Amino acid sequence: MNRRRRSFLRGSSALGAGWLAGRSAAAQHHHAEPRPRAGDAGPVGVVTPDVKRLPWTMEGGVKVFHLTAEVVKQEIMPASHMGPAKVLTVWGYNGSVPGPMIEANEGDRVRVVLHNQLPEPTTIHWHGLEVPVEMDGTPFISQPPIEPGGSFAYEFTLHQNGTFFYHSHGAMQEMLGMIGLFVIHPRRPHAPRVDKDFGFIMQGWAVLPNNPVPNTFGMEFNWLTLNGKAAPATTPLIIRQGERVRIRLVNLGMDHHPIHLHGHQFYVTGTEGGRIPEAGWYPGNTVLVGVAQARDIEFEAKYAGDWMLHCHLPHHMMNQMVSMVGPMAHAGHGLQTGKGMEEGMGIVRRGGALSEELGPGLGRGLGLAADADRQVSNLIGPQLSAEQKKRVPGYPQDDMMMMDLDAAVAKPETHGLAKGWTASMMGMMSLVRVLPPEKYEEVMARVKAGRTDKPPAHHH
Ligand SMILES: [Cu+2]
Repeated sequence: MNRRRRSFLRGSSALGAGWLAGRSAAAQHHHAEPRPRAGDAGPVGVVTPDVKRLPWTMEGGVKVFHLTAEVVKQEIMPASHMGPAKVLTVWGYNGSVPGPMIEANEGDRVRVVLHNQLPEPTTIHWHGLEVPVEMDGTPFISQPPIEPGGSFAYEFTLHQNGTFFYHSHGAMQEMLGMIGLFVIHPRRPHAPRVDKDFGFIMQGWAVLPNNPVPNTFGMEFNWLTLNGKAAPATTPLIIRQGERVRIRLVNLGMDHHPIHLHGHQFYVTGTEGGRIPEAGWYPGNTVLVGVAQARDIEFEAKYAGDWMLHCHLPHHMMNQMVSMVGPMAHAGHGLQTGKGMEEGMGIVRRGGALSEELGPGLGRGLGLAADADRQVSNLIGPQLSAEQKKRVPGYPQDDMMMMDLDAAVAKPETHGLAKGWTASMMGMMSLVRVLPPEKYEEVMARVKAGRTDKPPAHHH
């Protein structure tokens, strides 16, 4: 069943690609431009793991792109022995959430035609771009809303460079996923040149049990994604040791994300306003990417290893978070703690969420102890007996979070990772794989060939 579901998804994304190809076969030739070319003076193409680049056609000196706003089935986690695939029903562009990356060059004249296939009006705002006000995409203010079935051509000249993004200018449409990267390369590449250039969009989702549509009003974000995938389903970045790397980070949601890189120090070299002059770069290994902000970081990948790149908010380092966190205590008296996921996400059947009865249980008050033992499902492990474990206040915490999903998420980019690596990968995370030359060549050859050796599925 899971397999069938996955092939259905694959089929539907292939349909999306076919639609684009049918629309403009010539676009495929431009699809990969600009691309990485060692020793060439051109820019290195931006790689957005798990998200496509939007093709374009040249029409009378204008680069023409097409975006279709539509309902998207986004698989944020594949099926595994732990359960079926996690597929969100969200809103995006061209079959993708986030939408495909638009990549262009400073000086380009671009036309982006938006086709509205949603059941309500929408527009696109070009975040950070200096465009004529009638192209600004604010409904009613700069343009009439684009009605369902309608389309609108946005056209402007790009005189900036840097990491920008496009998004719907309806708040709740943004919360359903309507955003995409818009990268503009400078006329001459910035110095020092980078060898690899990556882009990520961060999103948070409040997903109620048995409901694939995120609760756009909820503040309990239990699924966190990078480019539409929750770790370990995120595709690792493959880097040759010694390369200079840029990573572009964009955040649009209800939370800020402190993004942390292991093993290396980086400089923050750009914001949503463009390049920071070199004298203004500042070092770090964690960069706070606030809502509606972009941050570019750059570093020399000096140290070989599989290094984590992740949001450091602890709740953003988990999947299906609300139902997983343990009760605060198992015994004693006082107000109940550890309410269920539904209550935690706003489904309160009696009383207010801040009431004396419910507040503490929802983490909104001072519940000091639970009034009764609570049954938990995973009282296993070699060190302590089940009874001993139950007497440890706070248990369980991470025990039930660790899951081996190696087989489910295996792809060419994961070749050679330590067995069980997926147990440490959850939420807004990816891996920066800095590989010595031979290993780099081997993994890249597999990526080119699309070759995956599936490790055997791990069963408990
Ligand atoms: Cu975060």
